[in-house]
Amino acid sequence: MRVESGSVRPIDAAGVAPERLAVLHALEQKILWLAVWMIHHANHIRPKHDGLKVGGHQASSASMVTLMTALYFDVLRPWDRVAVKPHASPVFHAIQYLFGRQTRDKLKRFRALGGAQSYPSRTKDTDDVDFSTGSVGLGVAMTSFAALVQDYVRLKQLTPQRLQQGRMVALCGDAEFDEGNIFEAIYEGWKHDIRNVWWVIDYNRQSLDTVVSDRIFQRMDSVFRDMGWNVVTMKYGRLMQKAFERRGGDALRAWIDASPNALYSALAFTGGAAWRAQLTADIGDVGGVRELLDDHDDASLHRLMTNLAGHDLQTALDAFHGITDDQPTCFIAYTIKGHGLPFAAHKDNHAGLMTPEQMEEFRHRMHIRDGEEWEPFAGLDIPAALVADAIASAPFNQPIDRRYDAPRVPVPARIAAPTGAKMSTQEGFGRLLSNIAREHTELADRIVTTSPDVTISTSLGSWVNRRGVFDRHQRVDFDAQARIQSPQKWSVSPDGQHIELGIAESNLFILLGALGLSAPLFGTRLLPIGTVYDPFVSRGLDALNYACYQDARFILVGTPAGITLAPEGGAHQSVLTPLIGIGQPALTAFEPAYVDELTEILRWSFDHIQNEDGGSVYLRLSTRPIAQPERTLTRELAGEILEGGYWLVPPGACAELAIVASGMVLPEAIEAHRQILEDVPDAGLLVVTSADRLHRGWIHSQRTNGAFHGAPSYVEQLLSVLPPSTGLVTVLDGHSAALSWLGAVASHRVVPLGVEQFGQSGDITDLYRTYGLDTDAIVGAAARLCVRRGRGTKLAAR
Ligand SMILES: Cc1ncc(C[n+]2csc(CCOP(=O)(O)OP(=O)(O)O)c2C)c(N)n1
Ligand SMILES: [Mg+2]
Repeated sequence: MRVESGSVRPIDAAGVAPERLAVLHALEQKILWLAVWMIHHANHIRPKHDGLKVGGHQASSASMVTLMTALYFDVLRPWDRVAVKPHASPVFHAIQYLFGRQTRDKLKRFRALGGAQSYPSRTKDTDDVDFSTGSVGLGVAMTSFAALVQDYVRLKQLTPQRLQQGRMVALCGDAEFDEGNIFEAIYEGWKHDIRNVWWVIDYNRQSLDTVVSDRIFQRMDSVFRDMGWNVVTMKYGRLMQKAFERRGGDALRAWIDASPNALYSALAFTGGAAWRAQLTADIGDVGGVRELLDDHDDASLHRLMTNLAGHDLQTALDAFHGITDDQPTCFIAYTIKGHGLPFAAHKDNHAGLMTPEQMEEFRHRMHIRDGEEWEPFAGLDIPAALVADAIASAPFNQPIDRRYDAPRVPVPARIAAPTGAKMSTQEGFGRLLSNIAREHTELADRIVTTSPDVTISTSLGSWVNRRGVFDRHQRVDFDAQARIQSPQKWSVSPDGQHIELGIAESNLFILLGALGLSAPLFGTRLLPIGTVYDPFVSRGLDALNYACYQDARFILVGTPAGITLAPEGGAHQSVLTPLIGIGQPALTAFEPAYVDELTEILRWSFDHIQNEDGGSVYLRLSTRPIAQPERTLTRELAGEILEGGYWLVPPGACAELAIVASGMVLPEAIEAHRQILEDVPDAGLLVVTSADRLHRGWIHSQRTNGAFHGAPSYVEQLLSVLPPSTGLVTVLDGHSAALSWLGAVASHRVVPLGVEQFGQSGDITDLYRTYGLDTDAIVGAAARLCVRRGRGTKLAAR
């Protein structure tokens, strides 16, 4: 850390002047200090309410300090976008603090309520996080999809003039590559010929539990190259490179290359004497090695043997600056987890925290005086003005707005619903999009659809025929040339508005996340719609959660859904997705029964995904054609549909029963209601279009004064027309818990019908009978309610 100003040691600089390198080195040390101190402060100094360990990752942070210093203070430009490895969050916050974009107060509250977040968060942190991270692997993949989105808006010339093309950079932990989603993303990225992506891998050969397999990156290297990436291996720092030039250097290099990760780590932890003993035993008889060892004391031998490129600023800068084209590039940077800290390379260091004694020692080493721990320039032997100047002049730190606010896309006040006597919601969705493409071009121009190889079977075909498939390059339509007859006429070009994905639902959700951030990231508002078979929402659930967590805005269509997809069998039938719809934050779920409902909901969704306080939308649809009502939606009914439900048949004053139905089981509910009316003339029929919205409104009201003073929630209003003695039969093609809670709203007894087991193949009639969703099951449930009430109606006698 100590560098005399004016007498900076000359360095064999390839591109960076020695003075600048010295300042960057001072910054590197300052960032290490701040990151480590931030974690220490949270665990050992800040008062705690609960006595629990706060945590934080000093070792993971130390591993990346050099690479992040080089990138943020010299290499990155404001239009570059970065996903930071989750456990390097303290390093990120420290850098932002030096840039003046993070407050000292938030650093002091690292991992506390309202403080700097444990893992970088777009929504909760205030210091300019580009992509949230936390679930390993997802942030990495996000960068390649963001690159695709950047190309999508640039090639269509949608981006504002002032915005420059950036690199999408992932700073990755090496164990992130254990996550399969990364390989799915590499493959998909290759298909789409992505550009301007950098993945910088912190190859410390350690994960959480252990030291990872030997030489795994020889494999990785070829995976990347096969997928069209450039690979830059950053292995040896300059000290090592110099040593290799000496006599005996070749043997030293060969020893390093052949050393098992576990051995290298053990020696890196133990230090100089252990290196000497091991090297003497292994290669001591090779000419020149003894001299090389003798020329180093233990401390300098340790420095030499741990001088990996990922901890060598100059080498890192050279590597990064060496890339000037837009080919996706992977930097494999050798590092040591915990570098510069007492537990460096220790196999158990992931959750390790420095003790107060070790921290005192470290503070001395860093020349930080008591009380100056948070001072940006304390302990530096370089004049503060020089360091301040380097911070102010860092290309990334220029006063350029990095979060854009793109204008809204106007949504028409009315969109005509597709008409037909019988229709499924899925068919209605396809026709609706096609209508929008034809009649509402301003809106349609900003819609981008995507699907993991189920475009046609989720009814997007007609939209794609009209709007084409996106590709960075114009492609020849060989099918058309060969006059192959097909209803699918897909033109493929940069003008296309559908992004066709391979079968990987995780990729779908990460792409939706990237598309849904197009406004803040690329200054262009897009209206993304992704379709997927409803049961396979679960396959990509973590990625869906990830997209929602960073407040990306999109519309997800899960279709077909439920056991209604009867002949397809249990593997293709979704049971629990209605609960995902209720449970997933930042996602509003609807399950319309009729196409006019869907039309209104979709129109609302285009607004909702653009509203500041809005979110994403999930539509659970079906392929079951059902008779459509002959009605014109009044403004009032449209409002009720959006609020979450409406009385299709309002109950009479003394209703003993009400049927509450959601989605494709409505025909059975209507028929059961008709039959019940003979015995229970006041029975009502409530259609639920969004269990999610009803539930959200209800719990909000219960937890706030609304329940006691303000207006009751919408669902309370809906149910207020029922006497307390009314029994409810709830029914949906999905888990019954999605509606059974309605009984708690106004203390009504409930018989919840739904599906709680795996489905099986059959026809709808057989399956509805087997799983208790058919008319008889609904009537039977109603009868049981009447019997329980002790009222011997004719219905109960059935
Ligand atoms: C999907 C997921 N699974 C598990 C974890 C828990 N976890 C956090 S860090 C980590 C290991 C990370 O190792 P690496 O990526 O090599 O980072 P390093 O700490 O070595 O820098 C694990 C398993 C997680 N955050 N996300
Ligand atoms: Mg690691």
